[in-house]
Amino acid sequence: MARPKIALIGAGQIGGTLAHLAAIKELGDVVLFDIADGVPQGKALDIAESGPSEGFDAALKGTTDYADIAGADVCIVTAGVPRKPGMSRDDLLGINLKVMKSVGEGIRDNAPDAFVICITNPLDAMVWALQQYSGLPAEKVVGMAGVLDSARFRHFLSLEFDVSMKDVTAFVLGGHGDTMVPLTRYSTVGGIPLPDLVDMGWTTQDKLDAIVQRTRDGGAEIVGLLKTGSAYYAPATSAIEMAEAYLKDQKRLLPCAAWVDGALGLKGMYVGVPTIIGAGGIERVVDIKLDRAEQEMFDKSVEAVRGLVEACKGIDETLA
Ligand code: A3D
Repeated sequence: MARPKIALIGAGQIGGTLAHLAAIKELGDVVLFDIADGVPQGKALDIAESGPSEGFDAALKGTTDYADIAGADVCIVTAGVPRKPGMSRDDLLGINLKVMKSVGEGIRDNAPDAFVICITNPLDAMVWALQQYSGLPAEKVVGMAGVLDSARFRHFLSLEFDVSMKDVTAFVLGGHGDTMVPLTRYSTVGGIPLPDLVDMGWTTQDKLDAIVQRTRDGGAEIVGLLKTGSAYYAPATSAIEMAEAYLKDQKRLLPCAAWVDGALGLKGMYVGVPTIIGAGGIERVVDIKLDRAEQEMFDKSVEAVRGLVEACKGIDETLA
């Protein structure tokens, strides 16, 4: 049987890391696409040359021609620009919306059966636009943010409790921005919810609040340190987790920016929610119950996403 084909649209910091991870994990053959001629070809060759040491056989190809992504099983989109210190994700909207148009059309014309994972910011609005421009079914177009935001939360929690990251589960829902909603009640250490751990004296509410805020600011913390761009190792790992769930029909429960129509009281929009990812793409949106305080935070986040989608419609009237 032929290996799955993974197309990476954008061969920058995240794109290159995705290519290396996909090859090392032997998820399939990799095509790196970018408009900057030479960059995708150079990265593909460089990564291919790590094959003998790493022991993978995946084929890697770099290209500036959309025809080369033909028949891709998975497309991961990082094309566009990242933010610099002082910028918010929302500042990227105008420029990255234009990029989503060309990428959406490229995927529509060459890989219409792919499972598409968008990473480009501002995430929730860009994945919505990408679905519109590509015309692919909504359950096959999804945004990566919740897996990364939850991974950051899990990492900080594991440091606070001095326990393995493997035993910390966490949920971050809502839009991928300053209003994201880390849900402490649904986050656990070995099944023990965080509020119980506060009662047990493992941490204090103040410390937990600080960790929640550090999670919300997790992207900006790295932008501030790097100064030249944004995070790329953990974002790439998070998207690979989602791609693997699809390719291996793992039925993973992962928080993703998915099309929600009915669950959590929402009517037809993209936002971060718990989903099941399997061979059907987004097979289910998990309709969890929120308490009043959580619902207020979630509503605020949903409003922020709606505002960005309206801004997209203001820029391109063809968007419905
Ligand atoms: P970067 O290293 O600049 O790579 C972006 C690549 O896109 C560059 O190689 C460009 O040449 C390429 N590109 C630009 N326009 C096009 C186009 N029309 N078609 C194809 N390729 C194009 O950025 P990066 O890899 O660090 O980040 C990529 C995106 O991911 C940015 O928008 C970031 O803001 C975003 N990001 C999202 C998260 C989330 O958690 C959602 C995390 C980190 C970064």
